[in-house]
Amino acid sequence: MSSSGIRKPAVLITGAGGEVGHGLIEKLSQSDERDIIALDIKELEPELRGRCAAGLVGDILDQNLLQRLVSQYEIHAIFHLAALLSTRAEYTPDTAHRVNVEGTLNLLQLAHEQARWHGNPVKFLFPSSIAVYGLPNLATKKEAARVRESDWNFPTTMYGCNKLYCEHLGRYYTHHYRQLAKEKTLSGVDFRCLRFPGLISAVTMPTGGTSDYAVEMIHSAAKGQPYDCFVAPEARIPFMAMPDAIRSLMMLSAAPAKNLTQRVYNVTAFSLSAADLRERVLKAFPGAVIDFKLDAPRAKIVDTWPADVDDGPARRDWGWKPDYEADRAFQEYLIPGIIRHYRGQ
Ligand code: AKB
Repeated sequence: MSSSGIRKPAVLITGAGGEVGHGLIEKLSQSDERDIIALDIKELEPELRGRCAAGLVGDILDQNLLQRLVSQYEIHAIFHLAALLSTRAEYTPDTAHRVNVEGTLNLLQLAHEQARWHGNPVKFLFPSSIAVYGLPNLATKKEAARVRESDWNFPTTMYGCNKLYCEHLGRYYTHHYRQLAKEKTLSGVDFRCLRFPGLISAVTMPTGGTSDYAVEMIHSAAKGQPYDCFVAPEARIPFMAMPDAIRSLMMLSAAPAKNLTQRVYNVTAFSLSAADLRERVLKAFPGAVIDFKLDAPRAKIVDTWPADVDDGPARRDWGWKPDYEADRAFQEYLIPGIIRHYRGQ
């Protein structure tokens, strides 16, 4: 029971119905005894809703909704997944700023207030992205190879700018909030952030990302639909299978704070070109029709993202290591999972 004995201790997941939220709810419901409060702008799928104590439909910008939420639940951890991804954010940059930044600020403030209420730190898990990087040209991208967290932080998208700024907001709340106040007390926010590569799920499709060509290519082949890949065959970025993404969030959440030498970590699993992806998909679906039809502006965004990232600090501080490198990701997760997924439909 919570400290007050009235409100129930809970874990809040925003963007709960999205590609990451889908897998996270499944994992958390199996391993965390606290109630799961799911918040999304649309209704959760019934199967996911059944795993949550509450499924709220609403906007992270709605302060009234957030206040109603904390009147019922004592929030001890937040997985803040809600965001407008990179392509969608380019079409509505001002909305993206409001959702991605002001929404995050609302939740950081909620985490601080909740920590003050129950007297324990509130873990704030935040998915950032390779979109925070901005390599100026392909020659530099090739030379930079596996970039570290402090390298090339020059995002070229609103989404990347939003994510980079929110990383700094999280660090500020964790270490410097109200630093000039007379009463020197920590905010209670325990911000922890992962810079995800392109995520590939066997059961969900992303909406509005620029790395989506990988998921779209595989799912189109499984559905027997032709696919025109919007980046060049040689376009290369890091990727990760969704089970590894969920596991990395759970590992970072469980890591002792004393082990964290930084608050923002690169994680990755494998780096593939679009041509590599196509070859692997054709091997699994020989009849697939996959062509390249460049969407130059979107392809240019992908070209500013690194070919790979250095995940050494995550491996050192909290034992990160991917389960699914490329071969295993395709052979044991993606292809069998996607076939099962569409066979059921
Ligand atoms: C996107 O494409 O916007 C995301 C990302 C790389 O963060 N999938």
